[in-house]
Amino acid sequence: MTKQISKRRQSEKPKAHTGEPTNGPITAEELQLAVRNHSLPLEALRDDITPAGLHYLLTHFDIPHIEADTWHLRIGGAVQRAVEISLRALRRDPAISIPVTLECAGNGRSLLRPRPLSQPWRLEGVGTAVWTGVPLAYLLAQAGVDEDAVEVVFTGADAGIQGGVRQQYGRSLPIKEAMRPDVVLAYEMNGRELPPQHGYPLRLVVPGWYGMASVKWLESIQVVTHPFDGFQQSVAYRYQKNADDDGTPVTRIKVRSLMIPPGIPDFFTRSRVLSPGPVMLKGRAWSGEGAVVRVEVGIDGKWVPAHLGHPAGPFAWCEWTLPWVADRGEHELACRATDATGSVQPLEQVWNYQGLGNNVVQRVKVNVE
Ligand SMILES: Nc1nc2c(c(=O)[nH]1)N[C@H]1C(S)=C(S)[C@@H](COP(=O)(O)O)O[C@H]1N2
Ligand SMILES: [Mo]
Repeated sequence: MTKQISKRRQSEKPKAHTGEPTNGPITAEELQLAVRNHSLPLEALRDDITPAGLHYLLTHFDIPHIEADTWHLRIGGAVQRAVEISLRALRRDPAISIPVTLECAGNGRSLLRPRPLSQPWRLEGVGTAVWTGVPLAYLLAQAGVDEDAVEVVFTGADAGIQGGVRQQYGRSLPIKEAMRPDVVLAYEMNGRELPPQHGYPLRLVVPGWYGMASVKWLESIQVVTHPFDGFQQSVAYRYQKNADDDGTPVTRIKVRSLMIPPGIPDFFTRSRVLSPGPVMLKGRAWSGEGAVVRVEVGIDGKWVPAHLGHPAGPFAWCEWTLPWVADRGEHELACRATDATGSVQPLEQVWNYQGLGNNVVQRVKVNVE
């Protein structure tokens, strides 16, 4: 079970990250995380639905090996009827398929100064897949949630140590979120059984929330009558000013857009080279807080509205396009999205200690020659 964090003195309080944020070069530990956890190649923004192998990946510990034949999901805690369900039984329950854009809350971290020490994402910790499985609310209704329940705790089979705390990866959702009809216990990604790295045999998918909520390799679901205080809830994934700040929890995905860098890349620097003439600038935009209502493309500092396509679903990114006639010379392209709540991507990011929720605009330098 997850080791619970008891009330400790401030000085003993575990930290989400090991080491203070730095302005120094990328460390060997960051490189080690980066090669385990890959991002979306930006050219894959062309697809409505990301092929599984191009979807970003984030795994805190090791990918557990799970035998689906003997695996069971346990549902218990503050419920009328605790249950244990096999994968075969789950596959007989009513299923839904839903396209969902998932983004890691740490996306954009390595662009912050100073740089928080963790997975050093640039901009590409994102992807959109179609997830198929049983709505969580359906199973919770069968189990019968007690009236005094406040949260549902999800525990994965993967174990490790973070911030000096031994744990199994665990997260909770408030009852209200857990009862949403689109929160799904998924056994398929893009129409095939889950790949090992994406949570085989079963994972949670919480549309609209940053990726940390979508617990992979699900083992147990516990309904609880007190807020969950596991490490990934009460220490990690909080917007903090500094290591001692309790901070506020990270929940929904902030509005963001990305562009497919036009032209061709230089192998080593990845700087872009483009021929003069018409070019269609393209990208994707998404938000977990409401539909994307506007994308503007910045061309050498001047903002022009782009055309918005239709997303594959309410929690999936939408395509944007803007024709541009490239003339010779150096140019800086940028894109910024606005969602239905009026939130717009910032031009400068406000820093936070764990480097979370960075939705600063992307800038792409191109050399037209
Ligand atoms: N069991 C478990 N679930 C997990 C994680 C993990 O390390 N262990 N990582 C979380 C984080 S931080 C993210 S961003 C998403 C990534 O999902 P993906 O690897 O399928 O893209 O999974 C989440 N679920
Ligand atoms: Mo994440």
